[in-house]
Amino acid sequence: MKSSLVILYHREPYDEVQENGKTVYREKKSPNGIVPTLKTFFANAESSTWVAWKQVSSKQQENFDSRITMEGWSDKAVIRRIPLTADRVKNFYYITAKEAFWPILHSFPEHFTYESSDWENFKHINQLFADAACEEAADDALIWIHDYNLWLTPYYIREKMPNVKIAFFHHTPFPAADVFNILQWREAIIDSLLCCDLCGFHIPRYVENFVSAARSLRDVKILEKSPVPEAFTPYGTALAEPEMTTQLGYNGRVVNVDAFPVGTNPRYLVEKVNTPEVQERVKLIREDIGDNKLIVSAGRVDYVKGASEMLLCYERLLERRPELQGKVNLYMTAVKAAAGMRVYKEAQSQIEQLVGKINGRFSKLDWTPILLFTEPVPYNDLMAFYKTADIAWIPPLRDGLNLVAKEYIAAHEGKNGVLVLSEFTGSAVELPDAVLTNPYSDKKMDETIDQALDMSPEEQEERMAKMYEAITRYDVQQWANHMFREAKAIAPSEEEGKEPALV
Ligand code: GDG
Repeated sequence: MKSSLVILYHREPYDEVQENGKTVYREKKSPNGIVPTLKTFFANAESSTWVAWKQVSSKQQENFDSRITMEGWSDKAVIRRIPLTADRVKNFYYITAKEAFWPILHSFPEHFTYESSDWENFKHINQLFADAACEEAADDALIWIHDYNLWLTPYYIREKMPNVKIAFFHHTPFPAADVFNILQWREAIIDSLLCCDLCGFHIPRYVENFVSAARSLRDVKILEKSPVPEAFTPYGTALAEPEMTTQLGYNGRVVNVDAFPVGTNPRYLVEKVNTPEVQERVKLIREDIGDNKLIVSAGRVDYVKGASEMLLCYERLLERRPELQGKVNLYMTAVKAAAGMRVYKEAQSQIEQLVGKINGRFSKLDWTPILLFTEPVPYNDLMAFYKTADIAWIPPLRDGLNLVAKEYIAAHEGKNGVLVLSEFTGSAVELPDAVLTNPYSDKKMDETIDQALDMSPEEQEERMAKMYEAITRYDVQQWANHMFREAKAIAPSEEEGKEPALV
Protein backbone atom coordinates (compact mmCIF):
# COMPACT_ATOMS: atom_id res chain seq x y z
CA MET A 1 0.00 0.00 0.00
CA LYS A 2 1.38 3.41 -0.99
CA SER A 3 1.68 6.09 1.68
CA SER A 4 -0.56 9.13 1.85
CA LEU A 5 1.96 10.85 4.12
CA VAL A 6 5.76 10.70 3.86
CA ILE A 7 7.95 12.47 6.42
CA LEU A 8 11.62 13.06 5.66
CA TYR A 9 13.43 13.81 8.89
CA HIS A 10 17.04 12.95 9.63
CA ARG A 11 16.27 11.48 13.08
CA GLU A 12 14.72 8.06 13.47
CA PRO A 13 11.63 7.98 15.69
CA TYR A 14 12.73 4.83 17.54
CA ASP A 15 15.49 3.42 19.73
CA GLU A 16 17.18 0.28 18.48
CA VAL A 17 17.56 -2.17 21.36
CA GLN A 18 18.95 -5.68 21.54
CA GLU A 19 16.71 -8.11 23.42
CA ASN A 20 17.47 -11.81 23.73
CA GLY A 21 19.73 -11.63 20.70
CA LYS A 22 17.02 -9.94 18.62
CA THR A 23 16.87 -6.33 17.40
CA VAL A 24 13.77 -4.50 18.55
CA TYR A 25 12.73 -1.04 17.33
CA ARG A 26 11.13 0.62 20.28
CA GLU A 27 9.25 3.89 20.04
CA LYS A 28 11.18 6.83 21.55
CA LYS A 29 9.17 7.67 24.63
CA SER A 30 10.10 11.27 25.48
CA PRO A 31 7.11 13.49 24.59
CA ASN A 32 9.38 16.52 24.22
CA GLY A 33 10.59 18.07 20.94
CA ILE A 34 9.04 17.81 17.48
CA VAL A 35 9.47 14.04 16.95
CA PRO A 36 6.49 13.03 19.17
CA THR A 37 4.22 15.51 17.38
CA LEU A 38 5.30 14.34 13.96
CA LYS A 39 4.77 10.80 15.18
CA THR A 40 1.10 11.44 15.96
CA PHE A 41 0.51 12.49 12.35
CA PHE A 42 2.62 9.58 11.18
CA ALA A 43 0.51 7.18 13.27
CA ASN A 44 -2.85 8.68 12.32
CA ALA A 45 -2.42 8.85 8.55
CA GLU A 46 -4.14 6.15 6.54
CA SER A 47 -0.70 4.87 5.58
CA SER A 48 2.61 6.58 6.13
CA THR A 49 6.37 6.38 5.74
CA TRP A 50 9.11 8.06 7.78
CA VAL A 51 12.44 8.33 5.95
CA ALA A 52 15.64 8.77 7.99
CA TRP A 53 19.30 7.86 7.59
CA LYS A 54 21.10 5.18 9.51
CA GLN A 55 24.85 4.83 9.80
CA VAL A 56 26.03 1.30 9.00
CA SER A 57 29.33 -0.49 8.48
CA SER A 58 29.92 -2.16 5.12
CA LYS A 59 29.33 -5.53 6.83
CA GLN A 60 25.97 -4.39 8.28
CA GLN A 61 25.00 -3.06 4.86
CA GLU A 62 24.94 -6.64 3.45
CA ASN A 63 21.82 -7.68 5.39
CA PHE A 64 20.41 -4.25 6.02
CA ASP A 65 16.71 -4.03 6.72
CA SER A 66 15.67 -0.81 5.01
CA ARG A 67 11.94 -1.05 5.85
CA ILE A 68 11.01 -1.62 9.46
CA THR A 69 8.08 -1.01 11.80
CA MET A 70 8.20 -0.07 15.47
CA GLU A 71 7.25 -2.53 18.14
CA GLY A 72 3.49 -2.34 18.74
CA TRP A 73 2.90 -0.18 15.65
CA SER A 74 0.77 -1.07 12.65
CA ASP A 75 2.57 -2.05 9.46
CA LYS A 76 0.82 0.88 7.78
CA ALA A 77 3.42 3.11 9.43
CA VAL A 78 6.72 2.17 7.85
CA ILE A 79 10.17 3.47 8.64
CA ARG A 80 12.36 3.60 5.63
CA ARG A 81 16.03 3.74 6.52
CA ILE A 82 18.76 5.02 4.22
CA PRO A 83 21.95 3.12 5.05
CA LEU A 84 24.99 5.42 5.00
CA THR A 85 28.63 4.58 5.65
CA ALA A 86 30.49 6.51 8.35
CA ASP A 87 32.43 8.33 5.62
CA ARG A 88 29.30 9.52 3.87
CA VAL A 89 27.75 10.66 7.17
CA LYS A 90 30.89 12.54 8.09
CA ASN A 91 31.11 14.29 4.72
CA PHE A 92 27.43 15.07 4.58
CA TYR A 93 26.49 15.94 8.09
CA TYR A 94 29.67 16.97 9.87
CA ILE A 95 31.57 18.66 7.07
CA THR A 96 29.54 19.92 4.09
CA ALA A 97 26.51 20.83 6.22
CA LYS A 98 28.47 22.33 9.10
CA GLU A 99 31.47 23.91 7.34
CA ALA A 100 29.69 25.34 4.32
CA PHE A 101 25.92 25.63 4.87
CA TRP A 102 25.72 26.33 8.62
CA PRO A 103 27.91 29.47 8.62
CA ILE A 104 26.01 30.91 5.67
CA LEU A 105 22.60 30.11 7.16
CA HIS A 106 23.64 31.89 10.35
CA SER A 107 25.29 34.84 8.55
CA PHE A 108 28.86 33.98 9.54
CA PRO A 109 30.58 34.13 6.13
CA GLU A 110 33.96 34.33 7.87
CA HIS A 111 33.48 30.71 9.03
CA PHE A 112 32.45 29.54 5.55
CA THR A 113 34.67 27.17 3.66
CA TYR A 114 33.79 25.22 0.56
CA GLU A 115 37.07 23.46 -0.19
CA SER A 116 36.21 20.70 2.27
CA SER A 117 32.65 20.27 0.96
CA ASP A 118 31.57 17.25 -0.98
CA TRP A 119 28.64 18.51 -3.04
CA GLU A 120 28.42 15.25 -5.01
CA ASN A 121 27.94 13.31 -1.77
CA PHE A 122 25.31 15.82 -0.65
CA LYS A 123 23.46 15.42 -3.94
CA HIS A 124 23.75 11.65 -3.77
CA ILE A 125 22.24 11.45 -0.27
CA ASN A 126 19.45 13.86 -1.16
CA GLN A 127 18.73 11.70 -4.20
CA LEU A 128 18.57 8.59 -1.99
CA PHE A 129 16.02 10.30 0.28
CA ALA A 130 14.01 11.42 -2.74
CA ASP A 131 14.08 7.94 -4.32
CA ALA A 132 12.89 6.35 -1.08
CA ALA A 133 10.11 8.92 -0.75
CA CYS A 134 8.99 8.35 -4.35
CA GLU A 135 8.96 4.58 -3.93
CA GLU A 136 6.71 4.87 -0.90
CA ALA A 137 4.43 7.81 -1.78
CA ALA A 138 1.02 7.59 -3.42
CA ASP A 139 0.60 9.85 -6.48
CA ASP A 140 -1.30 12.46 -4.45
CA ALA A 141 0.60 12.01 -1.18
CA LEU A 142 1.85 14.79 1.06
CA ILE A 143 5.62 14.70 1.51
CA TRP A 144 6.90 16.78 4.43
CA ILE A 145 10.66 17.45 4.32
CA HIS A 146 12.71 18.85 7.20
CA ASP A 147 15.62 21.20 7.01
CA TYR A 148 18.55 22.26 4.91
CA ASN A 149 20.22 18.83 4.98
CA LEU A 150 17.54 17.85 2.49
CA TRP A 151 17.57 21.02 0.40
CA LEU A 152 17.71 19.15 -2.91
CA THR A 153 15.09 16.47 -2.28
CA PRO A 154 12.11 18.59 -3.49
CA TYR A 155 13.77 18.87 -6.91
CA TYR A 156 14.48 15.15 -7.23
CA ILE A 157 10.99 14.24 -6.03
CA ARG A 158 9.29 16.70 -8.37
CA GLU A 159 11.19 15.24 -11.36
CA LYS A 160 9.49 11.92 -10.71
CA MET A 161 6.18 12.88 -9.12
CA PRO A 162 4.57 16.01 -10.54
CA ASN A 163 1.38 15.69 -8.49
CA VAL A 164 2.52 14.99 -4.95
CA LYS A 165 2.27 17.85 -2.49
CA ILE A 166 5.68 18.84 -1.19
CA ALA A 167 6.01 20.84 2.03
CA PHE A 168 9.42 21.87 3.36
CA PHE A 169 10.19 23.31 6.79
CA HIS A 170 13.39 25.24 7.39
CA HIS A 171 14.53 24.97 11.04
CA THR A 172 17.47 27.38 10.79
CA PRO A 173 17.41 31.07 9.85
CA PHE A 174 17.34 31.87 6.14
CA PRO A 175 19.97 34.59 5.63
CA ALA A 176 19.81 37.78 3.57
CA ALA A 177 20.27 37.24 -0.18
CA ASP A 178 23.76 38.75 -0.29
CA VAL A 179 24.93 36.21 2.31
CA PHE A 180 23.01 33.22 0.89
CA ASN A 181 24.40 33.95 -2.56
CA ILE A 182 27.93 33.24 -1.32
CA LEU A 183 27.03 29.56 -1.75
CA GLN A 184 28.21 28.52 -5.19
CA TRP A 185 25.39 25.94 -5.29
CA ARG A 186 22.77 28.63 -4.74
CA GLU A 187 20.84 28.09 -7.99
CA ALA A 188 20.40 24.36 -7.37
CA ILE A 189 19.13 25.02 -3.84
CA ILE A 190 16.69 27.73 -4.91
CA ASP A 191 15.47 25.70 -7.91
CA SER A 192 14.75 22.84 -5.55
CA LEU A 193 12.89 24.91 -2.94
CA LEU A 194 10.83 26.40 -5.77
CA CYS A 195 9.58 22.86 -6.51
CA CYS A 196 7.68 22.86 -3.20
CA ASP A 197 4.00 23.61 -2.76
CA LEU A 198 4.69 25.05 0.65
CA CYS A 199 7.93 26.37 2.10
CA GLY A 200 7.74 27.09 5.84
CA PHE A 201 10.10 29.15 8.01
CA HIS A 202 10.03 30.17 11.66
CA ILE A 203 9.44 33.91 11.16
CA PRO A 204 8.47 36.41 8.42
CA ARG A 205 12.03 37.79 8.12
CA TYR A 206 13.32 34.39 6.95
CA VAL A 207 10.48 34.18 4.41
CA GLU A 208 11.40 37.59 3.04
CA ASN A 209 15.09 36.66 2.92
CA PHE A 210 14.24 33.51 0.97
CA VAL A 211 12.04 35.47 -1.42
CA SER A 212 14.76 38.01 -2.13
CA ALA A 213 17.37 35.27 -2.66
CA ALA A 214 15.01 33.46 -5.06
CA ARG A 215 14.25 36.68 -6.94
CA SER A 216 17.91 37.58 -7.23
CA LEU A 217 18.55 34.31 -9.07
CA ARG A 218 15.37 33.45 -10.96
CA ASP A 219 12.44 35.20 -12.59
CA VAL A 220 10.18 34.62 -9.61
CA LYS A 221 6.99 36.67 -9.31
CA ILE A 222 5.39 37.70 -6.05
CA LEU A 223 1.72 36.69 -6.34
CA GLU A 224 0.53 37.64 -2.86
CA LYS A 225 1.71 39.61 0.16
CA SER A 226 0.01 40.19 3.53
CA PRO A 227 0.61 42.33 6.58
CA VAL A 228 2.19 40.39 9.44
CA PRO A 229 -0.16 40.10 12.47
CA GLU A 230 0.68 42.59 15.21
CA ALA A 231 1.69 39.85 17.64
CA PHE A 232 4.58 38.96 15.30
CA THR A 233 5.70 42.54 14.57
CA PRO A 234 7.61 43.76 17.61
CA TYR A 235 8.66 47.10 16.06
CA GLY A 236 12.11 48.26 17.06
CA THR A 237 13.61 44.76 17.30
CA ALA A 238 16.17 43.30 14.93
CA LEU A 239 13.99 40.67 13.23
CA ALA A 240 10.64 42.50 13.00
CA GLU A 241 9.06 42.43 9.53
CA PRO A 242 5.74 44.21 8.92
CA GLU A 243 4.78 42.52 5.64
CA MET A 244 5.30 39.04 4.31
CA THR A 245 5.07 37.36 0.93
CA THR A 246 2.68 34.41 0.97
CA GLN A 247 2.72 33.20 -2.64
CA LEU A 248 5.28 33.07 -5.39
CA GLY A 249 4.92 32.11 -9.03
CA TYR A 250 7.70 30.41 -10.96
CA ASN A 251 7.79 28.18 -13.99
CA GLY A 252 3.99 27.94 -14.12
CA ARG A 253 3.85 26.76 -10.50
CA VAL A 254 2.61 28.38 -7.32
CA VAL A 255 4.89 28.20 -4.28
CA ASN A 256 3.21 29.08 -0.99
CA VAL A 257 5.54 30.55 1.61
CA ASP A 258 4.71 30.98 5.25
CA ALA A 259 6.07 31.63 8.75
CA PHE A 260 5.03 29.31 11.56
CA PRO A 261 7.53 28.89 14.39
CA VAL A 262 8.02 25.54 16.09
CA GLY A 263 6.43 25.37 19.53
CA THR A 264 7.04 23.32 22.67
CA ASN A 265 4.74 21.03 24.60
CA PRO A 266 4.01 23.26 27.64
CA ARG A 267 1.55 20.83 29.21
CA TYR A 268 4.15 18.09 29.27
CA LEU A 269 6.84 20.44 30.57
CA VAL A 270 4.61 21.69 33.40
CA GLU A 271 3.76 18.11 34.37
CA LYS A 272 7.43 17.22 34.26
CA VAL A 273 8.63 20.05 36.53
CA ASN A 274 5.95 19.11 39.03
CA THR A 275 7.00 15.47 39.34
CA PRO A 276 8.53 14.46 42.70
CA GLU A 277 11.85 13.63 40.96
CA VAL A 278 12.23 17.13 39.54
CA GLN A 279 10.92 18.84 42.69
CA GLU A 280 13.48 16.89 44.74
CA ARG A 281 16.26 18.15 42.48
CA VAL A 282 14.94 21.72 42.74
CA LYS A 283 15.13 21.38 46.52
CA LEU A 284 18.70 20.07 46.38
CA ILE A 285 19.84 22.93 44.13
CA ARG A 286 18.22 25.50 46.42
CA GLU A 287 19.83 23.92 49.46
CA ASP A 288 23.13 24.13 47.68
CA ILE A 289 22.95 27.77 46.54
CA GLY A 290 20.72 29.22 49.28
CA ASP A 291 19.31 32.65 48.41
CA ASN A 292 21.75 33.24 45.59
CA LYS A 293 20.38 34.27 42.21
CA LEU A 294 20.59 31.37 39.78
CA ILE A 295 21.14 32.04 36.09
CA VAL A 296 20.75 29.15 33.64
CA SER A 297 22.04 28.88 30.10
CA ALA A 298 21.40 25.72 28.06
CA GLY A 299 22.39 24.60 24.60
CA ARG A 300 24.91 22.94 22.32
CA VAL A 301 28.45 24.17 21.76
CA ASP A 302 28.14 26.33 18.69
CA TYR A 303 29.72 29.66 17.82
CA VAL A 304 26.27 30.95 16.78
CA LYS A 305 24.90 30.54 20.31
CA GLY A 306 26.80 33.51 21.81
CA ALA A 307 28.31 31.61 24.76
CA SER A 308 31.57 33.58 24.73
CA GLU A 309 29.71 36.91 24.62
CA MET A 310 27.66 35.77 27.62
CA LEU A 311 30.70 34.60 29.61
CA LEU A 312 32.57 37.84 28.96
CA CYS A 313 29.52 39.76 30.12
CA TYR A 314 29.33 37.61 33.26
CA GLU A 315 32.98 38.36 33.97
CA ARG A 316 32.30 42.09 33.56
CA LEU A 317 29.29 41.75 35.87
CA LEU A 318 31.37 40.25 38.69
CA GLU A 319 33.92 43.02 38.15
CA ARG A 320 31.39 45.86 37.89
CA ARG A 321 29.27 44.73 40.81
CA PRO A 322 31.66 43.03 43.27
CA GLU A 323 28.82 42.78 45.81
CA LEU A 324 27.41 40.01 43.58
CA GLN A 325 30.47 37.81 44.09
CA GLY A 326 29.28 34.85 46.14
CA LYS A 327 25.65 35.86 45.52
CA VAL A 328 25.03 34.69 41.98
CA ASN A 329 25.53 31.34 40.22
CA LEU A 330 25.61 30.52 36.52
CA TYR A 331 24.71 26.95 35.50
CA MET A 332 25.65 26.41 31.91
CA THR A 333 25.17 23.43 29.62
CA ALA A 334 27.32 23.62 26.50
CA VAL A 335 26.87 20.12 25.15
CA LYS A 336 29.90 19.20 23.09
CA ALA A 337 29.47 18.31 19.45
CA ALA A 338 30.04 14.85 17.92
CA ALA A 339 33.73 14.05 17.49
CA GLY A 340 33.69 14.51 13.68
CA MET A 341 32.41 18.10 13.84
CA ARG A 342 35.77 19.86 13.82
CA VAL A 343 34.07 23.19 13.18
CA TYR A 344 33.02 23.41 16.85
CA LYS A 345 36.40 22.54 18.38
CA GLU A 346 37.48 26.13 18.72
CA ALA A 347 34.12 27.24 20.16
CA GLN A 348 34.34 24.50 22.77
CA SER A 349 37.86 25.31 23.87
CA GLN A 350 36.97 29.01 24.00
CA ILE A 351 34.06 28.24 26.38
CA GLU A 352 36.22 25.96 28.53
CA GLN A 353 39.00 28.54 28.72
CA LEU A 354 36.68 31.39 29.64
CA VAL A 355 34.89 29.33 32.30
CA GLY A 356 38.27 28.27 33.72
CA LYS A 357 39.50 31.86 33.71
CA ILE A 358 36.39 33.26 35.42
CA ASN A 359 36.21 30.47 37.99
CA GLY A 360 39.95 30.78 38.64
CA ARG A 361 39.67 34.50 39.10
CA PHE A 362 36.58 34.77 41.32
CA SER A 363 36.00 31.43 43.09
CA LYS A 364 35.94 31.30 46.88
CA LEU A 365 36.19 28.21 49.03
CA ASP A 366 32.40 28.07 49.34
CA TRP A 367 31.39 29.49 45.94
CA THR A 368 32.15 28.76 42.29
CA PRO A 369 30.73 31.33 39.86
CA ILE A 370 30.04 28.91 36.98
CA LEU A 371 29.04 25.26 36.84
CA LEU A 372 29.71 24.01 33.30
CA PHE A 373 28.33 20.79 31.77
CA THR A 374 29.73 19.67 28.42
CA GLU A 375 28.01 16.27 28.47
CA PRO A 376 24.21 16.28 28.03
CA VAL A 377 22.53 16.90 31.37
CA PRO A 378 19.77 14.33 32.12
CA TYR A 379 16.37 15.74 31.25
CA ASN A 380 15.06 15.82 34.83
CA ASP A 381 18.11 17.82 35.90
CA LEU A 382 17.64 20.28 33.05
CA MET A 383 14.00 20.76 34.06
CA ALA A 384 15.13 21.37 37.65
CA PHE A 385 17.68 23.96 36.43
CA TYR A 386 14.93 25.75 34.49
CA LYS A 387 12.53 25.65 37.43
CA THR A 388 15.06 26.86 40.01
CA ALA A 389 16.64 29.53 37.84
CA ASP A 390 15.74 33.16 38.52
CA ILE A 391 17.01 34.04 35.07
CA ALA A 392 17.44 32.20 31.75
CA TRP A 393 20.21 33.80 29.70
CA ILE A 394 19.88 33.11 25.97
CA PRO A 395 22.28 35.28 23.98
CA PRO A 396 22.71 33.73 20.48
CA LEU A 397 24.30 35.80 17.76
CA ARG A 398 21.86 33.96 15.46
CA ASP A 399 19.36 31.19 16.10
CA GLY A 400 16.56 29.97 13.88
CA LEU A 401 14.19 29.96 16.82
CA ASN A 402 15.54 28.70 20.20
CA LEU A 403 13.39 26.24 22.07
CA VAL A 404 15.18 26.68 25.41
CA ALA A 405 13.51 30.10 25.76
CA LYS A 406 10.07 28.53 25.44
CA GLU A 407 10.95 25.60 27.72
CA TYR A 408 12.08 27.98 30.46
CA ILE A 409 8.82 29.93 30.28
CA ALA A 410 6.82 26.69 30.44
CA ALA A 411 8.78 25.48 33.47
CA HIS A 412 7.76 28.65 35.33
CA GLU A 413 4.10 28.40 34.28
CA GLY A 414 3.99 32.14 33.65
CA LYS A 415 4.48 33.01 37.31
CA ASN A 416 8.04 34.21 37.84
CA GLY A 417 11.55 34.23 36.42
CA VAL A 418 13.21 36.47 33.84
CA LEU A 419 14.07 35.57 30.27
CA VAL A 420 17.00 37.47 28.77
CA LEU A 421 16.78 36.72 25.08
CA SER A 422 18.84 37.79 22.09
CA GLU A 423 16.98 39.82 19.47
CA PHE A 424 18.69 37.63 16.86
CA THR A 425 16.73 34.49 17.75
CA GLY A 426 13.51 33.70 15.90
CA SER A 427 11.72 33.30 19.22
CA ALA A 428 12.35 36.98 20.10
CA VAL A 429 9.75 37.86 17.46
CA GLU A 430 7.14 35.87 19.37
CA LEU A 431 8.33 36.93 22.83
CA PRO A 432 8.66 40.72 22.95
CA ASP A 433 8.03 40.60 26.73
CA ALA A 434 11.41 38.99 27.29
CA VAL A 435 14.29 41.29 28.22
CA LEU A 436 15.62 41.55 24.69
CA THR A 437 19.36 41.88 24.36
CA ASN A 438 21.93 42.43 21.65
CA PRO A 439 24.94 40.11 21.99
CA TYR A 440 26.93 42.31 19.59
CA SER A 441 26.85 45.16 22.13
CA ASP A 442 28.68 44.91 25.47
CA LYS A 443 26.69 47.86 26.74
CA LYS A 444 23.33 46.29 25.94
CA MET A 445 24.42 42.94 27.37
CA ASP A 446 25.52 44.66 30.62
CA GLU A 447 22.32 46.69 30.87
CA THR A 448 20.02 43.73 30.27
CA ILE A 449 21.66 41.39 32.78
CA ASP A 450 21.46 44.21 35.36
CA GLN A 451 17.79 44.73 34.47
CA ALA A 452 17.13 41.00 34.90
CA LEU A 453 18.92 40.76 38.24
CA ASP A 454 17.09 43.79 39.60
CA MET A 455 13.59 43.08 38.24
CA SER A 456 10.77 43.23 40.77
CA PRO A 457 8.58 40.13 41.30
CA GLU A 458 5.56 42.11 39.99
CA GLU A 459 7.28 42.93 36.71
CA GLN A 460 8.53 39.35 36.38
CA GLU A 461 5.03 38.02 36.76
CA GLU A 462 3.55 40.52 34.34
CA ARG A 463 6.07 39.68 31.61
CA MET A 464 6.07 35.94 32.25
CA ALA A 465 2.27 35.69 32.18
CA LYS A 466 2.22 37.24 28.70
CA MET A 467 4.98 34.98 27.45
CA TYR A 468 3.32 31.89 28.92
CA GLU A 469 0.16 32.82 27.08
CA ALA A 470 2.14 33.16 23.84
CA ILE A 471 3.77 29.73 24.13
CA THR A 472 0.61 27.91 25.18
CA ARG A 473 -1.47 29.54 22.44
CA TYR A 474 1.00 28.38 19.84
CA ASP A 475 2.48 25.05 20.88
CA VAL A 476 4.14 22.29 18.89
CA GLN A 477 0.77 20.76 18.03
CA GLN A 478 -0.43 24.06 16.58
CA TRP A 479 2.74 24.26 14.55
CA ALA A 480 2.18 20.87 12.95
CA ASN A 481 -1.57 21.49 12.54
CA HIS A 482 -0.76 24.72 10.75
CA MET A 483 1.44 22.91 8.27
CA PHE A 484 -1.11 20.18 7.56
CA ARG A 485 -3.95 22.68 7.27
CA GLU A 486 -1.98 24.79 4.80
CA ALA A 487 -0.83 21.82 2.79
CA LYS A 488 -4.36 20.43 2.55
CA ALA A 489 -5.72 23.80 1.48
CA ILE A 490 -3.46 23.92 -1.57
CA ALA A 491 -5.93 23.61 -4.43
CA PRO A 492 -5.09 21.06 -7.15
CA SER A 493 -5.66 23.73 -9.83
CA GLU A 494 -2.85 25.75 -8.28
CA GLU A 495 -0.48 22.90 -8.87
CA GLU A 496 -0.80 23.55 -12.56
CA GLY A 497 0.12 27.14 -11.87
CA LYS A 498 -1.80 30.34 -12.16
CA GLU A 499 -0.77 33.30 -14.21
CA PRO A 500 1.86 35.16 -12.18
CA ALA A 501 0.97 38.80 -11.51
CA LEU A 502 3.48 41.16 -10.01
CA VAL A 503 2.35 42.78 -6.77
C1 GDG B 1 17.54 23.82 15.64
C2 GDG B 1 17.75 25.31 15.38
C3 GDG B 1 15.48 25.73 16.34
C4 GDG B 1 20.04 21.68 25.72
N1 GDG B 1 20.98 21.29 26.62
C5 GDG B 1 20.59 20.06 27.06
C6 GDG B 1 19.40 19.70 26.42
N2 GDG B 1 19.09 20.71 25.59
C7 GDG B 1 17.89 20.72 24.73
C8 GDG B 1 16.97 21.87 25.03
C9 GDG B 1 16.24 22.08 23.70
C10 GDG B 1 17.26 21.60 22.67
O1 GDG B 1 18.29 20.90 23.37
C11 GDG B 1 17.92 22.76 21.92
O2 GDG B 1 16.96 23.33 21.07
P1 GDG B 1 17.23 24.71 20.30
O3 GDG B 1 15.99 25.15 19.64
O4 GDG B 1 17.73 25.69 21.28
O5 GDG B 1 18.45 24.48 19.32
P2 GDG B 1 19.00 23.54 18.09
O6 GDG B 1 19.40 22.21 18.57
O7 GDG B 1 20.10 24.36 17.54
O8 GDG B 1 17.84 23.35 16.97
C12 GDG B 1 16.97 26.12 16.40
C13 GDG B 1 15.30 24.22 16.41
O9 GDG B 1 16.11 23.56 15.44
C14 GDG B 1 13.83 23.82 16.19
O10 GDG B 1 13.37 24.20 14.92
O11 GDG B 1 14.84 26.32 17.46
O12 GDG B 1 17.12 27.49 16.13
O13 GDG B 1 19.15 25.65 15.46
O14 GDG B 1 15.09 21.28 23.61
O15 GDG B 1 16.13 21.52 26.09
N3 GDG B 1 18.73 18.54 26.66
C15 GDG B 1 19.26 17.71 27.61
N4 GDG B 1 20.45 17.98 28.24
C16 GDG B 1 21.13 19.13 28.01
O16 GDG B 1 22.20 19.38 28.60
N5 GDG B 1 18.61 16.57 27.92
